[in-house]
Amino acid sequence: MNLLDSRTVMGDLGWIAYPKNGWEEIGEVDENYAPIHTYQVCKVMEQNQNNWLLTSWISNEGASRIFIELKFTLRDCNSLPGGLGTCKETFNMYYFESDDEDGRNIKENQYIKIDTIAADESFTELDLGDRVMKLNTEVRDVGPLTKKGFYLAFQDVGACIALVSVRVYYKKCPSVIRNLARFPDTITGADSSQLLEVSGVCINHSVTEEAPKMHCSAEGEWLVPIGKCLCKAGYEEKNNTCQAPSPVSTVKKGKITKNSISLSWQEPDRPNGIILEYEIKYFEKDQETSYTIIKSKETTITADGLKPGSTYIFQIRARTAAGYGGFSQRFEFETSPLLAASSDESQIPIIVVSVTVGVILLAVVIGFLLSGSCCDHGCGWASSLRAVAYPSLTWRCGYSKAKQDPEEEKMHFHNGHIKLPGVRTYVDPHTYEDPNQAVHEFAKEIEASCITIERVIGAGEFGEVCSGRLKLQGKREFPVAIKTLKVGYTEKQRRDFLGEASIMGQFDHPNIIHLEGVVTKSKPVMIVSEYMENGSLDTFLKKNDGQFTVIQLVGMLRGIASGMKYLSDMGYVHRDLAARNILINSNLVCKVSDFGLSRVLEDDPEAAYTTRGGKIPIRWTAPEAIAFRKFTSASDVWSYGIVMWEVMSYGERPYWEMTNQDVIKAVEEGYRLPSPMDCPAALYQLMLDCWQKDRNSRPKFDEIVSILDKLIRNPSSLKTLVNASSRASNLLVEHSPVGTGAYRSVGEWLEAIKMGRYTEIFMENGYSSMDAVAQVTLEDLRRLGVTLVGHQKKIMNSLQEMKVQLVNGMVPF
Ligand code: ACK
Repeated sequence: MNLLDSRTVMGDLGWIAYPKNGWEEIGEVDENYAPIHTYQVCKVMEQNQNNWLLTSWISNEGASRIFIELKFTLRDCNSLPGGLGTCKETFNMYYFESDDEDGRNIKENQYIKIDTIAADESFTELDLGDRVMKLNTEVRDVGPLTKKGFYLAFQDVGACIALVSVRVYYKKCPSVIRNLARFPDTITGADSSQLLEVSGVCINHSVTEEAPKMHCSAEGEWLVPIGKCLCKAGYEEKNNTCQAPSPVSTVKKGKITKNSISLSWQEPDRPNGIILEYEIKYFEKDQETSYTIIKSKETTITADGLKPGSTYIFQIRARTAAGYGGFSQRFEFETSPLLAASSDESQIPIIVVSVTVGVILLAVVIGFLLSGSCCDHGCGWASSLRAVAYPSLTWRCGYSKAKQDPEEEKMHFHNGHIKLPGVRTYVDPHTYEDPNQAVHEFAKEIEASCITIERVIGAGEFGEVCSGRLKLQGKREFPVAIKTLKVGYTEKQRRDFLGEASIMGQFDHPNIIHLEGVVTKSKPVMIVSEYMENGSLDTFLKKNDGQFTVIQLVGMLRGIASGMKYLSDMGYVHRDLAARNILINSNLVCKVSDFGLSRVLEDDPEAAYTTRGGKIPIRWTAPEAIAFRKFTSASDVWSYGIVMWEVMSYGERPYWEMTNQDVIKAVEEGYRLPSPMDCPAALYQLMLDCWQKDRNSRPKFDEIVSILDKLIRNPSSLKTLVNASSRASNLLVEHSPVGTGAYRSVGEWLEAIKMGRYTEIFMENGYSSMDAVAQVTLEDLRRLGVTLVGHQKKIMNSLQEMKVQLVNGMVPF
């Protein structure tokens, strides 16, 4: 709260300067040409200066500690020709307390000195020529004040100063409601470290459970809330108030068809006001991340656009002027099955359906003819026919407003985000009876003659993976990766192989591997995608251990999170997110890949059979997905946390050589991977957040992206590393390379931190025991030829950790 701001005072400030030829008020304008009061003095050539400038009386408005912010310019004495002898570069600030305006004529020696003020930056003749104004800002505080107000005084003893503005203020903790108690505007205490205890008052319709209190800090922040109020019976807590309707308790189903469910309900037992509208939330059972909200002023609605033979969950809440009440309990209703002879449907829709099917068939036939001729010309896109030929897709993307009640407002949400009609949703290729249709729906057919295969770069589940070049009509040739389907494949293998293309082809994002197209009309059948020069991320990181800056690593993680955000927004759950399934290009851009239809079951060598018969990459998978196959974007977030760990530890194997069974048990018991070495604390915290047992408490991918963006924008936030002692205390069972007890040999220790390559050098140079190793310095490492900074860090950090543990009595050398 400002007590004075000289910049905002329009008329006379009423300040007094003496002697008369000392401080002078100069009319100036600020950068916006608004007039400002500036006081200047520049008696640098004359001896014995003692120029005073007194402010008018300033009320402290009850504050006992006040702050004074000065903005001023000051001339550099060295730049003055011949004035060095008497020139000063400081001035003094004083105050005098008084209850009223009578104290102005006091003697100079009655003023109490606040401080000598010096400039951080002084200006020279040159700056004057360039019209550069080096403005200094200094803040001082004074307290405890005991009277009602005070005067300030500025004493010049021979400097060249322009006092541009004086702002006097105090700090307060602003009025706030916390734990249903209202805390008033509170002026901070007199002492800079004082916490003022403030009592709160319970808000309307609430009662004290335990006396509510908070503490107001000298910085004006509320700290340490204690106690709370509770809403009285019949009232519910909502947005810091208690005046809301009770939940709707009775909901009845009405007419049910294949695609719609009608409901009606009764007003809540305790409306606590006039009900303005109801909010109806519904979603398909077990698909809670995608839900629809209808707002209605009536006590009936019809939810349409539903899937036949599916169970939907409904919840309703009422809104009064005080806000929304709580949601009702969940009500489950099921739509009629697709083939049921429903009495609800008249003959007319059947005729309409028949006609529609006829039109669709016609369109498909035309589609085939057109797409065939198109492919002959080498451009082969079939997707232009998508909307006509596959109307089943249209209902997935939104809903038709045509039948909507004008009193209703309807919104779709996915993963907490509003889903605008027309926003694309991932379509599971399994929903196509003929998988060939799906692949041509989403993937371009490429003629084999456009592809030059150059070399084999790896082995996929269905055949070799090659690098090569693709030359499309009218485009420059460019490098591609080519997955091939081995000869002698079964029909199921062909379907599964092309399933990946049907999925990949639906995505368009810089952090998702881009599909160029497929070759299905000749053999070998191929999937052609963009080429990623550095291959898979885990291998790449292992090869380049310790070689990247933290910002580069965070950049990789940011890319992966952004790709995953896109996938989760599309409603696609990856299920096998791991560094081995991320590809990285020559610009270190990471892209999510591996979208095989059955890969979690068959393809991934990491996948193991669970007791329920599923095959799951245990170390990367969330506990609820392992236990009851609850794969969601939240389980992908868990896997993302593991990928973060893999990246920050340069491709280390999560949980090292623990068995899958031990991993499941340890995670279930609450153990988590310890921080990788040299890992910024903010990143490890994010990993731990991703590994929250409660999947709803894990961050969403959009939150992860924005957290990483903030860290990248503010690299100093990455400087705090997880300290060695807390790393040690976070050890997951006995499998960390550090903290496992004493290492039996130098070789074992170096192997454990993946620096085994230096064992021989250590031994040859006399570092043959852990005792000797404990003395190694950075200088020694350089002398031994450990020149890579990443490796030096790894070794030194490991030694440091062992020393910390030694201090803690944990690991004797
Ligand atoms: O680690 P890598 O070199 O990267 O070995 C595997 C191998 O093929 C089997 O999957 C590599 N690979 C797969 N897709 C691509 C691609 N689009 N660009 C470059 N390499 C790829 C992967």
